[in-house]
Amino acid sequence: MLNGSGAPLGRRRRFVASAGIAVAALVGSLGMGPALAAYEVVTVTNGGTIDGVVTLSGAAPAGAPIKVTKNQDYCGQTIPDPVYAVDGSGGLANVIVYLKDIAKGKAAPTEPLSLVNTKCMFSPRVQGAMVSEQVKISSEDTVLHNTHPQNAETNATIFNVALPFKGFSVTKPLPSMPMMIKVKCDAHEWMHAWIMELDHPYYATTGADGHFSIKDIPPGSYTLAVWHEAAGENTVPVTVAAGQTAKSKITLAAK
Ligand SMILES: [Cu+2]
Repeated sequence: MLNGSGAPLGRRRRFVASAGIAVAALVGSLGMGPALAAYEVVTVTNGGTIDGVVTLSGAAPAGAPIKVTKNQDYCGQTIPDPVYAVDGSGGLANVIVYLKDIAKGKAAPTEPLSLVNTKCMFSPRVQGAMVSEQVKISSEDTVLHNTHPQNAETNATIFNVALPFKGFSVTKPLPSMPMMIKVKCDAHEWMHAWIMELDHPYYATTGADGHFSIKDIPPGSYTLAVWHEAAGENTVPVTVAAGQTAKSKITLAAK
């Protein structure tokens, strides 16, 4: 019932199947509407790729440098504003690019996410994740940091871990529901990172030149969405053919 490929079900697919049944049973018992469709992992043969670039239209606002208010001896007096990172061609970094409404496809990434406290900032500043992924949090700094992710909508704390010394690391699971996560350091109020958690693995983050690539996509027509912490959101339609690379250009307006 899960797929028409006839391939044997892998461990993850069995997990997805049982989770889907559990959700359906719960929703049914509560007398609610139709069950939410869980993302289904299937073997993607001859999938396509979307290669593209996100550019910023209009001049990037020149953000004031961040004033360091603690540990200036280590962190410095100021840190350049990181929000709009635009190259000479208008390519915008730190944009999450993702497919909307994709119901089945490749499995979750196997490597844990990385979130590094370095030079009194988080790196990377922005990244995508699949629900329930592990995130390895580490520090390269000699000052005390703490990493405190929250549901960006409700401010509910997801966890809160102290990173007392250089080289310290801890690995934690992300929530099982899709959400935008805002990460804070309670010791340094200027430190922020963003993790967009999705129920599927078809996402990428733009690099310094604004480029991104999403691979192993089942052929079909999709909506490609982008999110930037200040410039907001946009969508474009995209059609992916088997074994082909679709090119995509998306613009966000400076705000
Ligand atoms: Cu900190």
